[in-house]
Amino acid sequence: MKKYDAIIIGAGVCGIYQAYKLSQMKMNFLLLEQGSDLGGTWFWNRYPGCRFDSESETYGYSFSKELLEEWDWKEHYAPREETESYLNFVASKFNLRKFMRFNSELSSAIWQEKDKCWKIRTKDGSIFLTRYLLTAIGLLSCPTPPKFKGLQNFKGTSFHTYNAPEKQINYSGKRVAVVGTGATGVQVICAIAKDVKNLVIFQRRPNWCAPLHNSIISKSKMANIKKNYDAIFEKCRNTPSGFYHNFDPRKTFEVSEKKREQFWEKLYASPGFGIWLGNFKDTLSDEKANLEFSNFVAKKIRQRVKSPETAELLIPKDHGFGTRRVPMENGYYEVFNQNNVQLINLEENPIVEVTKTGILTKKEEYNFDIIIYATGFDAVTGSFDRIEFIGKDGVSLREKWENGPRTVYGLAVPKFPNLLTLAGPQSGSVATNFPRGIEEAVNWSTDFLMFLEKNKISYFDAKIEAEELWNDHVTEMSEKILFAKEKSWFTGYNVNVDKKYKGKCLIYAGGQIRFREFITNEKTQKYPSFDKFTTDQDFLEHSGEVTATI
Ligand code: NA7
Repeated sequence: MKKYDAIIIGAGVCGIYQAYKLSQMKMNFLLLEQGSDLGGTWFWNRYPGCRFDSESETYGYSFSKELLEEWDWKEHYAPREETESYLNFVASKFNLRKFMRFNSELSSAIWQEKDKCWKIRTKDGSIFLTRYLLTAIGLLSCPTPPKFKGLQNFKGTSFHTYNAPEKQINYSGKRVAVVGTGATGVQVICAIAKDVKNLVIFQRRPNWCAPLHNSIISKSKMANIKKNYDAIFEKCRNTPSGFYHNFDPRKTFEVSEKKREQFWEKLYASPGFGIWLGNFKDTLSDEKANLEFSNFVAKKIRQRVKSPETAELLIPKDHGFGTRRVPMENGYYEVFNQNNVQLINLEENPIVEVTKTGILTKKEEYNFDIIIYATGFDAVTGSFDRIEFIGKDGVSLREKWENGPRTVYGLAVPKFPNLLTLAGPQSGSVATNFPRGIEEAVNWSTDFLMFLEKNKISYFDAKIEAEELWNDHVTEMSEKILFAKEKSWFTGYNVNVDKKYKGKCLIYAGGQIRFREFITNEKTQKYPSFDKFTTDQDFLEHSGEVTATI
């Protein structure tokens, strides 16, 4: 059985950066990845139209000037393939592949009290021991295909978007169904609607979508971006979400109706999340303000969709704009003006079963060549739940989190010694422009590991009082925003996990600036939220090359 100083789980954006940091620390570590290659989200989601909604230059890692200089982004909102190539480029440049073991899905991680280490078991039966365990398992990596009757009977091609086939499908001339109209379904629909013979969209509840306004990055624009990287990252550091966008300091009704309309027209015509995260500051916290803006977007939808009945079906009536994740689109509403596209309202005409040839609803049967399930994820905690984490005194993480996650900064859990949940539930890192947030978490965890090693501390355990404090704070922050009240993956509401819906956020809603203050303070005060223990153990000889990062 091989023993490591550290094991990272997951070779996505977060795990790759943590691997870089541990390699700099000269740790003897291993990265276990369930996929057959690296990339995480950008490896798995091979569905048509997949891309991020972050400005590309804000999505790259900021830690290496050389890397920033060498990489050219091609689109302002890069497609999946570009981001996957980027992550491969990073792994090659820093020689990180040698630490990675692919096709290694974890089945369990069990704390060994006697030896003060974790025993890791993978599904292929391999066993590893490690002093530190770092999870980088993603917040949207546990897909939830629907549980329709007859799902397996369909003879054509069908898949959940997360598990889309590696080989690209030719959609041209095909009869296609898309079930689900969240951010993923909207991307798929925009990407294939023009090519397919016909497209039937099965919508349970509509979402408020907004135009992405993607475009190509010219050579001169990229050169300019490279000159400005310091300012770009500084700007992202100083917004609550880690994007460029920041809320307008004015409240909605402080501004005249005419000026409001002008401001919103400008946001609607601007690229990216500005419409969501750069709106008036009370848009996501005040119901009246939110309704006013929702009415503006509803007007836009009515303008863009020719059939008034279809437009009404596409306008959400059960939640306000931005209180669920805003899908970003490229001609989404115009798709419904095409003759080859049909919208099925599942509220009124539910799916009865999947048949050999298609989908049978209460009213009609539809035949398809391809069915795409864009039905979302068991978000944030789902990827933890499928691994059996057993901590001190036999405590099971799955059972501990049954009524919602409880953590210290979303980074550690009492009774789970030497476990760091990078990008875990309740963490500030997961509610941001992801790479910006995870750099913060990884820098913090690396500094913490260096502190432990330097002070010859064999293991740490987060304090239960610290968990209480953090949980109260997470709840307090959730109560200030409207999206904590909505049924979406932010609150853990999902087809397979209704029990998780408690009307509170799975993610930290206080923003990355406040989150950074908490964890920086923790570091400055030498980690008071953790009990620290020493036993006879070998510690790393540090070269001193790695310096503190926060
Ligand atoms: P989402 O945003 O959770 O959307 C899932 C969609 O699938 C949503 O429209 C659901 O309707 C629908 N859904 C789920 N289960 C069913 C069943 N059984 N029948 C019909 N429709 C169903 O997931 P996405 O993958 O789109 O996006 C997740 C994140 O990935 C996104 O926020 C980005 O950050 C990237 P509902 O609204 O629940 O009625």
